Amino acid sequence: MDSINFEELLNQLETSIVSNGGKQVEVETGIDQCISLKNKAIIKNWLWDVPGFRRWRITRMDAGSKIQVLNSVAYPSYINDKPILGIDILWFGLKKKLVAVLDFQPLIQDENYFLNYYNGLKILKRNFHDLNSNRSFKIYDSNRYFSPWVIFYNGLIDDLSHSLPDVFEQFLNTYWQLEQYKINEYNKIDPNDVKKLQINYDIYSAEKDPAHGLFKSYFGIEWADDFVQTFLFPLSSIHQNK
Ligand code: BLA
Repeated sequence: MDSINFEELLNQLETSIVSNGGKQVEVETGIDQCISLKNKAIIKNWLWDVPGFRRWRITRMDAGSKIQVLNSVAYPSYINDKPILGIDILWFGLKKKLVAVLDFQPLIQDENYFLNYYNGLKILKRNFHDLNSNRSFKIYDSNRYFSPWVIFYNGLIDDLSHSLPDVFEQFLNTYWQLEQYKINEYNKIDPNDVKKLQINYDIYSAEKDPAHGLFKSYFGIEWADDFVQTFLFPLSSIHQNK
């Protein structure tokens, strides 16, 4: 394998959303896409209205053999305390390096929460054992908004023995199958708290986002700042503790 077909991954994601009742909604002009003539790159963004979700965004960046990105975050409605779906797949063509992070991002690190929502991901993780790079992140805190079963690959694509589209397909199917109240002792998180936790997710993610420098160098600082604040993590500018 010498590259990853990002259009195929994007199609898989869109097909999966559509078959679960999702409809595309318009993204503000200027944010919907941005072209870097100097660096021969394009970034495109989409928003989906999906039953059971408050917000579902997708970003695809294509800078040829330099970098390819598929990034997506799905925030469930506040009445649903299930994990946030987090997808970050990057390919650095010159180094032939793949970074793939797929997770059901937990709102809280709690044993019962894990018992309720992570059975499927646990099984996937066991089946795809080589997508198990050492889970010590350099930028993010692996114990905050990441699960113990995060699917994480950081390495040469030649060394990846599983097909990424295959892993992705199973990962998405597993997320759709999340059911609530599987275990008796499970107490749902109050919607007000879900809201606070999702706000904190945006604050934390905007602060840590390793892509800001990348956006800045390709599309300029103004666009990058606006993009991170208004599209990637819009709740990051809302203050809490109320
Ligand atoms: C790593 N993600 C990265 C890196 C970049 C991005 C440039 C560093 C890769 C490297 O040099 O090794 C890129 N992040 C992006 C892009 C966007 C973004 C393009 O937000 C937005 C369009 N990141 C997420 C989500 C998850 C995530 C949803 O945005 C969860 C699945 C995880 N990205 C994640 C992790 C790393 C990473 C865990 C490794 C960084 C580390 O070691 O701490």
